[in-house]
Amino acid sequence: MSEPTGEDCLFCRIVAGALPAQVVGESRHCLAFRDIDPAAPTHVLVVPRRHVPDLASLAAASPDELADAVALAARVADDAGLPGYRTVANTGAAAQQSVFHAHLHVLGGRTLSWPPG
Ligand code: DGP
Repeated sequence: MSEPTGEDCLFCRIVAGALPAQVVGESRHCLAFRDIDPAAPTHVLVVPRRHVPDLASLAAASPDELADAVALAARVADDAGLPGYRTVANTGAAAQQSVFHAHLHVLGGRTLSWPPG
């Protein structure tokens, strides 16, 4: 099965403004918007504007864009006043990745247990 790109990709459509999302921040290379099915009081997705299927592919394509994503995640957490937060990147269907456009989950606002499920 081929990975979706461009207009077939959900997050590309959000980045393009073709689908609505609750945007909470943006940077040169990334957009941050609220997850549609939040797992914590703060649950934001940081998504590169570039279409790549996962975070490792983003690192390979552009370390600057990966750094930009991490910095935006920190800014989202800071703007939300979180004392701590978790960034998660599910990679592959076996790890519950469901949208094959790279993204970081930013989770906080409740006590986060460890290890994750
Ligand atoms: P993952 O399972 O790691 O690929 O995370 C994908 C996340 O994307 C999941 O937590 C739910 C979220 N999501 C799926 N569809 C939409 C949507 O249309 N809008 C928003 N804001 N989030 C979505």
